[in-house]
Amino acid sequence: MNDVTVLGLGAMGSALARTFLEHGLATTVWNRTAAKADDLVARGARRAGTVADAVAAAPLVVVCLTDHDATEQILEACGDAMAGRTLVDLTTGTPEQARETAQWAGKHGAGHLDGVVQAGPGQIGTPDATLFYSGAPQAFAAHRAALELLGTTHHVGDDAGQAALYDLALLGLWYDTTLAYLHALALVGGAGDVEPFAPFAARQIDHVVQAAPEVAREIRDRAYPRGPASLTEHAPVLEHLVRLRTASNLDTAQLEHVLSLVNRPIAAGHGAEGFTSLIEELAPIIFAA
Ligand code: FVH
Repeated sequence: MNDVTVLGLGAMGSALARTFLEHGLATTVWNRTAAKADDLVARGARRAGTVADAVAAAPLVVVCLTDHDATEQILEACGDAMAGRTLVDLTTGTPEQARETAQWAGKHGAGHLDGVVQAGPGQIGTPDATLFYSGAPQAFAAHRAALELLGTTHHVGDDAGQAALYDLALLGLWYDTTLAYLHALALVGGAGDVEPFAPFAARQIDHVVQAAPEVAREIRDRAYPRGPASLTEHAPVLEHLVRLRTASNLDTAQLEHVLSLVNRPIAAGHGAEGFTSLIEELAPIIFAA
């Protein structure tokens, strides 16, 4: 019996398998296009001819494929071979897809963890690679040592969907933050070179970064202190900004949405609260009193 099997040897799967091999783990590999295993076999990996053979070879089975459909296809191909193994699925997907795979594993007598890689292949095996796992804590404890070889490792919850939830929430954070920066650059760019503005923008974004833990506490406690300004004070600033962007022929849809969110609690008599209270407007179902 080997230590670990890796199914899927694209850019990421190959990096995972290489890292296991570099740490001396006996590693079996399988890929739909068999030639992609050649380099790993030269480094000491054992090549399996079928998915079922690969799965049978080790107690820990790491899957890293293009998407959830591909995962479903290869799991069908492995028949009952997964029984008694722990399936760790590092394929990007949604929380619901992770739960579906967990159910499949349960029905086939296997343990399951869903995983997320927040790194590129070149960072695998270094502390710069962040990996989230969710699912049964026993499965995580049993394979923690091997999984920690891949990077900085966090078990974020027992619900199989939690790692994918963190992944998508963090990607959304990146999109929203970068878009906010692009809006600012578009405004400043109308007047010339944007480069001198960049350090000030970095400092402004850092204010958000520094406040992140405190904001999470405020939301946990549903207590929204004024902070740097109350909602009533934010409203005219947002109105100025909408006018300036309109005059500069820039998109104002998102900002007008923010202004409408700010105006709702003001109208309801909560104008003295801070900006973080808008979470209750963003997620009214969760925060229904
Ligand atoms: N590469 C990255 O930087 C990112 C970082 C963050 C997370 N991802 C996720 O990792 C998954 C795999 O990504 P990848 O970069 O390794 O992707 P590819 O190099 O394109 O390799 C894809 C592998 O999937 C195999 N495959 C696809 N469909 C099937 C199928 N129906 N049956 C069996 N295998 C399939 C493919 O096989 P082949 O084309 O070589 O035969 C590759 O092994 C992904 O979820 C990222 O979001 C990576």
